[in-house]
Amino acid sequence: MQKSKGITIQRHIIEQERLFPQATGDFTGLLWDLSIAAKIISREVNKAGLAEILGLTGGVNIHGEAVKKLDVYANERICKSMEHGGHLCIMASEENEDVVPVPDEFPKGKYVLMFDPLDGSSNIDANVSVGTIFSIYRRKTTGKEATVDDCLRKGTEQVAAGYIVYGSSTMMVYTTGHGVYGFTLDPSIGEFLLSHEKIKIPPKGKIYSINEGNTYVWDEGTRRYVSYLKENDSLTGRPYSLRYIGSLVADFHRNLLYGGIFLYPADYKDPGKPKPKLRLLYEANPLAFIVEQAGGMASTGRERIMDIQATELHQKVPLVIGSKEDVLTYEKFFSQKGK
Ligand code: AHM
Ligand code: MG
Repeated sequence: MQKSKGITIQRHIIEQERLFPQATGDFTGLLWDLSIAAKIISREVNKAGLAEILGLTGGVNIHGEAVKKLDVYANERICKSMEHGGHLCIMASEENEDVVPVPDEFPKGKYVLMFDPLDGSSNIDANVSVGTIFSIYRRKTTGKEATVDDCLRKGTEQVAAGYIVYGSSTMMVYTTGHGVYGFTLDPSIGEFLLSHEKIKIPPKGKIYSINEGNTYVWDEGTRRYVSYLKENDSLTGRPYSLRYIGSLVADFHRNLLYGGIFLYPADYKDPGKPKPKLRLLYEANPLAFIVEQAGGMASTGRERIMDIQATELHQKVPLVIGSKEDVLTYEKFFSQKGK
């Protein structure tokens, strides 16, 4: 990682594009539009603490207008910022039950955008970091209009993925399959500046992140794995540290930089019907693409996340993601469950 040399995200995207002489600039425009939506959402998230005073969200503002909750706002902001550029043919969002078509008045492009507009938004009132997650594919159907089939894909087909974390500073992290780059928003000039170049996750971490309140609904393998993390590690001579924010982007971002493992296993209350919580298309796949590009792994415990063929827009999967050695060890424990 290097300190910023004042390289803006726009310059970085253009330079990346130049590596591909056949590129049309479409993709560059798409990422650029997304970064602008991110800045606008960041501004609104930063005002969240003023909601009570100014009536910014969920109530009526000083002009007597109804003001939207931040997750609804973020969803609409991204749709509005992305629909007119001519880069996209269809979108899907965690906030919408069905696909979001590009309105007829706008030209259609060759890309598909899927996103979680404001993940962890239940944390906002306590000033905890939240994030936007996105995933981009090339269109695959050939008919006049793009369809849901353009969204039901395998993570391995992603052409780009990223997230924005609205934390003590706002950062945008993305990959196009050529490494992972992080940009920090400089509020004084309103630009994302390159701050983290070619991010690599340590091969093994010292942190685990899981909602331990769910211990009694986990499978046996996960229970034994988490107990194992509390024993003294052979390398460090001390147990792993538990760090759980309860906001996926923030937990993932910390583990990406420091090393470690994040787990959201399925709920086995009904052992015949395990219930995962996180979404394949909006949460697991984009973070899996990033972590793999950074040298880490993302698994359900049984299979690679990015190999799963999506069959439903809001499909949920168990997610175990982070440092490679940690995820591999988890997979061993998981495969021995019940023993
Ligand atoms: P959301 O998409 O409704 O915000 O839910 C996803 C969030 C993640 O950010 C976080 O990792 C997880 O839910 C926390 O769940 P829990 O409160 O069950 O630990
Ligand atoms: Mg979410």
